Amino acid sequence: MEKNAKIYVAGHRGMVGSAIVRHLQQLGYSNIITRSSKEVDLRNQQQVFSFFEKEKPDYVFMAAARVGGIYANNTYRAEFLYDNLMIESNVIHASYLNKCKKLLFLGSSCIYPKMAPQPLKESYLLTGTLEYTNEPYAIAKIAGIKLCENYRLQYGCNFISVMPTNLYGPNDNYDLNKSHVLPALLRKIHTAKIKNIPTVEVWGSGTPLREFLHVDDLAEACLFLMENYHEAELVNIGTGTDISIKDLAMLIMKVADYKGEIKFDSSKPDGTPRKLMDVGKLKGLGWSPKITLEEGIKMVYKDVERMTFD
Ligand code: GFB
Repeated sequence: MEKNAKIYVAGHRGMVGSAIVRHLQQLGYSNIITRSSKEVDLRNQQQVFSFFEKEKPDYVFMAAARVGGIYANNTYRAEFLYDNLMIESNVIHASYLNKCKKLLFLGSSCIYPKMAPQPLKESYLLTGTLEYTNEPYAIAKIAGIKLCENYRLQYGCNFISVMPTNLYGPNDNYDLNKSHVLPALLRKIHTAKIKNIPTVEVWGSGTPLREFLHVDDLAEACLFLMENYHEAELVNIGTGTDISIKDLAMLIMKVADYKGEIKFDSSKPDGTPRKLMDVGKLKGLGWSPKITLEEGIKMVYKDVERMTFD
């Protein structure tokens, strides 16, 4: 990417999009374009097509999506399916029509079958049944991958797909009904600490295993792949190591210096038992993450300490 190339970051107000914008700015990219959802509703084909026709971006980072944790995915099922299908269809088709040089589409590790062997290799896509709590989101993301793959095959578009593992970092969502586990536990544990509450509630059994990547590492990986990867097959982005939800809670308790007890709420779902990425392909291309989970949690906890929660 030339430093003055016109780069559109879709979803720049979200955790991922904002990290990509920060990283582009740090590297001296000077022509980054963004639009809020009020300015361009990406679910609206007319608005997306007019915007692309006017701006004609050279590069597109497709980080706009309706996202959320296990409860939001399982509750707003229709919205997760419809919104994501519309957003990605509109942006990918408009990128093709306006001869965008390259597009990077962001998916998620939940696209892999629930019971796939671990670690998850890129080749396991569409080899089994999905986890039901996030099936609508996963189906939409699989459609996005297939749009990129088939626009490449039929039209020769240089569109690539990357699959990040569970992410955390600045601009995360701390709304307990919509958030992912890491920000939710940071909020709950911090609140319990400052209010002297003796227990903290952790959903499910605590046994599911998850892999966590700091969003600044993800942004760096996305730029690396935008520059260095030009093939149809998706690429996993993760750390290659995972941790149980119980141990994650204990790590956050250590960082927050909270001495209370964990109480498991078995009425809440566990979701997929394990979701560990095989990151051999990305490593082979020459990229590895830099921020360890403990360092990342310490960084994010500093922000949480400055937040006010009800
Ligand atoms: O992060 P999370 O919501 O999503 O939950 P998934 C991960 C695990 O943490 C589940 C448990 O076993 C939850 O039951 N957990 C424990 C909690 N306490 C909490 C809590 O207070 N809040 C939350 N949210 N979880 C999502 C998918 O799955 O992962 C999305 O739904 C997406 O589609 C995303 O792929 C990356 O890892 O289960």
